Amino acid sequence: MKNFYITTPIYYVNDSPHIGHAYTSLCCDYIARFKSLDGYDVRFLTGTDEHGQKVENAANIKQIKPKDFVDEVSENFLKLTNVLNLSNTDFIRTTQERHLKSCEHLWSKLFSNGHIYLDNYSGWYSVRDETYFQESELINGKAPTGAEVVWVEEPSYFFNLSKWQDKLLVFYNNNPEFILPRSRRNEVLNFVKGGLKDLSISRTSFSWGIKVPNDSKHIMYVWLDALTNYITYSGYGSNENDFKNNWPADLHVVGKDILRFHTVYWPAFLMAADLPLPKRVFAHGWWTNEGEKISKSLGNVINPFDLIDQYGLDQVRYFLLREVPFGNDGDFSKSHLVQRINSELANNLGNLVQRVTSFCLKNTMGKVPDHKDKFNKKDLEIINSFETELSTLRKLIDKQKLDESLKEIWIKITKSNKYIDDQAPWNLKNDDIERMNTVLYCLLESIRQIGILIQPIMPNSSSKILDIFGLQANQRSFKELASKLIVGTNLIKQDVIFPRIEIQ
Ligand code: ME8
Repeated sequence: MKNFYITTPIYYVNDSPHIGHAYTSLCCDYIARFKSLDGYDVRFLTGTDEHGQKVENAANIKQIKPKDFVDEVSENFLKLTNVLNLSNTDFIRTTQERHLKSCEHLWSKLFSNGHIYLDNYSGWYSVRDETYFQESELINGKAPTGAEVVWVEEPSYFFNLSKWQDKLLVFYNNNPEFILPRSRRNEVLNFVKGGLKDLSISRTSFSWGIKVPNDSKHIMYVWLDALTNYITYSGYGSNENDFKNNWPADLHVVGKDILRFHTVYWPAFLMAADLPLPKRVFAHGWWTNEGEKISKSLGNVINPFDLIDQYGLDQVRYFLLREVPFGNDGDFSKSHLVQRINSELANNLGNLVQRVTSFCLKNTMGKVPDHKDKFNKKDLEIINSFETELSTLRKLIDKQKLDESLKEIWIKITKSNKYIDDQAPWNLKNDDIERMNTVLYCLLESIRQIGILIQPIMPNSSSKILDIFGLQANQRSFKELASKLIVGTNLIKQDVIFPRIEIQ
């Protein structure tokens, strides 16, 4: 069995989870479930980033100890993974012992390889971004993100990032798809070509973090700590054998805001520690809410728990992934969400399932009817196109064209709807029962295939569809697309899968 390892960013626990976090996690879940159904042994990691000044400040404001604070907020993110029905295989917290060991191990390796030195840092720091900025990068005295910056002057360990500039450029050149989408790759290339400065990787002016080995006055820079989570899970610093099997990651999915950390700092740290590099970093775009930047101060933060309560989990999963070409920015609009639910889920997919199964319950005694092997060209197109469809989907998923992969499945659904209208089984009922049975067989078989293919995006609704045929867990993988419905199988009636939403 081939391995596949995918990660979300680990989220800061200074705040509650919102739609942006849900989005990244759902995209990863879609890919993870796809790979798993396609026969891969999948590792899917998500979790929380719990150290640093930002989190310490948030705990201070609430007047609770940082550890108590992170325990509480991390729980909300864990709850989100459950509510989103993520198939993650672990949930890492940077305050766990395994992570402490892995960070210490990485630091010691970088140190003994001669890539860390002690000096003094003086410059600007944005606590909200947990990022150092050059004077020249500031815009009207603020970070480019609009965050406040503070002047920091303190003893600090540095990582010799400047020495990795050429090696990084060679690496990007040899691995043209390491950074996707392409536009983001160009951004990173330009940044690195512009010259890299050594990076401050420890702080002494606060205490909430992992202590530097042999110099406990220093706290590791939260980004060095956070990025290391990806190898902690693979066994770095605790189980070398596991680590060999479980690293490198196939795919880090991140938002465009944290691209530089993942495509410049992270590969440089790994090279410096003699470790293999991840195969790809994909940076997706940014969501706005009804045209406006999402922010606490504007009071327009979308709470994923409320959204799911109101519209249903699979509906939200589908909408978020379908609405925006993966990699682009997107605007969240309730009217678009309702439109997609009504037209693409209720009308297109839901109706197909409803029409065909209700018709069979009345006209084929609730069983899969006999086709007697009398398939014409149109029938064969409906029941035998899954191989081409699956191979197209594989290609799209491997390039993270997530929205396109959904479009592809919906083409199949639309074709089946057209087939039912063209073949009109309700007319055949009066003069050609044999043909009616063949048509219904093809439709049921197509619904079975659709049910299998939509599992990664809508795990609950697809399960209801596959329950119509009483299929067991081992009959639902992509391999099973090739096995056809057995004539005579009892059909089990299900409730409406996608209720329409009334537009007020
Ligand atoms: O950056 N639209 O954590 P974070 C789309 N702890 N995605 C969004 C979004 C929006 N409006 N807002 C947030 C951190 N995201 C670090 C990561 S990884 C080693 C450490 C998503 O809680 C997006 O994936 O600020 C973004 O990269 C991530 O949340 C930032 O989460």
